[in-house]
Amino acid sequence: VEASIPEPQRAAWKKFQATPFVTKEDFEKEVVRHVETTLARSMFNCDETAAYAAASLAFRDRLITEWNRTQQRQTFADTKRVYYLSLEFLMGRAFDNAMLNVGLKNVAKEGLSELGFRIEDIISQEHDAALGNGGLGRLAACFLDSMASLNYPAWGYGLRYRYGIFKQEIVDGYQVEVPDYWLDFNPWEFPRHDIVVDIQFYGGVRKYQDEHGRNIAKWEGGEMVKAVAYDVPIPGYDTPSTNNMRLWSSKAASGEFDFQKFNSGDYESSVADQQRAETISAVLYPNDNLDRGKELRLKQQYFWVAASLYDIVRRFKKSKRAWSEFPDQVAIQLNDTHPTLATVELQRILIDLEGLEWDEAWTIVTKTFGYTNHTVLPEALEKWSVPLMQNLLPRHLQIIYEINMYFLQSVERKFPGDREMLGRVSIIEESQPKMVRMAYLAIVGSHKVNGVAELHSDLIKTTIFKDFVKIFGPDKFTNVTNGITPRRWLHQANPRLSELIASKTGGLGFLKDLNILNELEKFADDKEFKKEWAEIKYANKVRLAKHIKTTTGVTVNPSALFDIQVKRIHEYKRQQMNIFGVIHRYLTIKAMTAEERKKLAPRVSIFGGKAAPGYWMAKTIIHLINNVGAKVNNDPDIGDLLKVIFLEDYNVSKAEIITPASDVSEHISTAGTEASGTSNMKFVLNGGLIIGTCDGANIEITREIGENNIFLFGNLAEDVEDLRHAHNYGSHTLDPDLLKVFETIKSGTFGDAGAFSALTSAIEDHGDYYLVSDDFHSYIQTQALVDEAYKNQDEWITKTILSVARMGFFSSDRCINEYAEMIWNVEPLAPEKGETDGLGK
Ligand code: RUG
Repeated sequence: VEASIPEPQRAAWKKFQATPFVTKEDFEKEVVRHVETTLARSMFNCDETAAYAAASLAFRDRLITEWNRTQQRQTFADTKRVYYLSLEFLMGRAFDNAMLNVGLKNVAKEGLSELGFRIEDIISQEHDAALGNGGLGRLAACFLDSMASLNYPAWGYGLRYRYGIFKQEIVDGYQVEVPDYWLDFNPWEFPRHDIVVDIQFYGGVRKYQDEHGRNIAKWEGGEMVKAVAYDVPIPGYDTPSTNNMRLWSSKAASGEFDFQKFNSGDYESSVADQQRAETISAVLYPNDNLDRGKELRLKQQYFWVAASLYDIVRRFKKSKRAWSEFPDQVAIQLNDTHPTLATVELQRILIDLEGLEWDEAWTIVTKTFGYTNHTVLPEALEKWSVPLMQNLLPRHLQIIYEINMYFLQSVERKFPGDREMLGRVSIIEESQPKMVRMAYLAIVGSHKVNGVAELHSDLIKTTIFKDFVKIFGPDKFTNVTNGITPRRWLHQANPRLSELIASKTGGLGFLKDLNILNELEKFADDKEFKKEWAEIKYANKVRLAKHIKTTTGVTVNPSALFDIQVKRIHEYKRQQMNIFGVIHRYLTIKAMTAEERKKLAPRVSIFGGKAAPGYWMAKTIIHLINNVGAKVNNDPDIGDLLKVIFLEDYNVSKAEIITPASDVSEHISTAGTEASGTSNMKFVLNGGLIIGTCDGANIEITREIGENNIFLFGNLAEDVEDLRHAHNYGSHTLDPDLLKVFETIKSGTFGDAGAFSALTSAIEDHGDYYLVSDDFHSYIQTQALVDEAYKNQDEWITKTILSVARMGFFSSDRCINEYAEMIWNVEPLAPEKGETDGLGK
């Protein structure tokens, strides 16, 4: 490629090529240049917002230079790439992460200080990029960080929502949703107005034979929308590799607006087309673990996968390879079933547009895709109504029927005469209306299916996908236990702990090989080390206490035991059990003598998390937590012994303050319901212990850190079905302590009792599906063990050090290496030795 450019021009380009800053002086120069030119301001009116903008732009310029080099390197090497398709990327803030990953935070800190700013104030100017609901979206963000840090040639593909997850406000104890307009100023994205893809919807299919007698299906008519690419650079840690996250934004295909309508006075409908098109990428659906089957959501899914596949296929076609080599060049991972239409779209491209035979095309499709399942909850398993799909994507529905036909034929061959099996595994559910079962389609269209923790991967094989294991054999199903990036969740969120660990393990190497944390074991009884360790935890608690004071007005004592449950509010995650436990504690304290009270460790129960706007039960839980807080926090008889806090608007940047401050965090889902959980890993990595059920990754955490270092309680997954059955068909005696809690709620102690009747009657009258009563006693007892254990601070600290030392397994780098080896078959492409990253490395 280079040879096609004449030497003198090449020399000129090389001479003037962008050179990323390295020194403090060059950084300051860049900041001032952006303030004075890009932002048209000066030192006289450069506030913190402007300083954030300019400093971010300086880093963005730096990243984009490396981004370009990385893309060139990958194109020249022509190796296999991974494409991670996720409808959610919960990135949080980018500035601090960029500074740390490129290793120039100190340079920026000093530079900003010379220009009159404190780096913490500048970092806090940034609005979170909140294009996700919870664990699934944050996992995708951690994976992007790991893929870049490990030098994998990988792209993320998603949607550029104008509104991310809503902002949560608490008004009179109730959740109120406020739109999150986050794109006002976003220095981290590059609009690519030259990368535009036409996306078709609706219309019909014309079938005919061409002049060679071949059957042709042509998707015609309907409406067109444009997908415009926006690129976000993803810097790797301690490597020049900078990957790409490409987000698609929708735009009307037909120019700005209809001038004819406009001129004839029909102002409103003159912009209607444009608005309708832009609606597609306007808003993130705010449901976590819930499928609602709305047409606009299906539109979003197709819009995104069609644009992404067009892009991927275009890139492949440039290499002029044979189609059969497509799976050698391309691995596509489906993050949940949301992008499953991509399998159908690739088949359509290959047979309708590229003229391949069905079988040849389908082999390519199945070799290309891998599918990650994140849930067994029936309400979260996606299904699309056949009539809806018929209308929106008529050709795709035909292809799905054909995929299903061939699949069922193969099942019939393997299990002749088993009609029930055919009905069970059919991609089309014979209901009214008929439904497309997206998980089944994803399994049939992929070569590997993985769950996200061992228990979960076992459960999918023995429950929801049992028949498919018989059909495809067990090797198609595997496990990749989730992980988290230690860069954000240790180094960035807990800089002092990171520093202390570095000082004992020979530097920051543990951020790239988290197993190095093992070296901390030898300090678990080191007095001096333990003192520093405890001081850091205390400082992190002071930081959270300040945040609590400014956001809620409540003063909490940083020496109290901080007990934290932050995650989406969901009945299966059982925040209701936690708050019932808090009420039980309140009643117990009230009944205690002064002597007994003296022995009790003061506790601060901290909650945070959003409820889906239409999830009434979850909103009721938030309401109860706030009302309990209002009562308990103002009860002079209780004082510091118990405080109850609900932190508004839990998001990634708040998690960075909350996570390092826990003594105990709660991961208490009904066994068998939480696929993995990832905040459990974050809390332990930051020196907190956990109280949890035998569910999701809690089980592997226990195996790694040792059962003496975790507070486990409750029934096991294998017993859940029988217990539920007994609730409904046998006698169901509720836990007496829980009944006392219910009496207190019903007496109006926490405000209008009627407001909370749904919560109590779910347990008393409706079968207690989530086994709150069954687990309550063991929960309360285990909380008492926590109280006891916390009194012995010396032992407690040892436990936390040993736990951190044994958390190496939970790095998302380990996950990505497993995906790369087991599922994607891709190799890292490290920059060559001597290749500059601007740091001269
Ligand atoms: O609920 C699961 C978590 O247990 C898991 O840790 C996370 C990442 O794998 O995904 C969450 N999840 C599952 N979010 N949405 C779903 C179902 O669509």
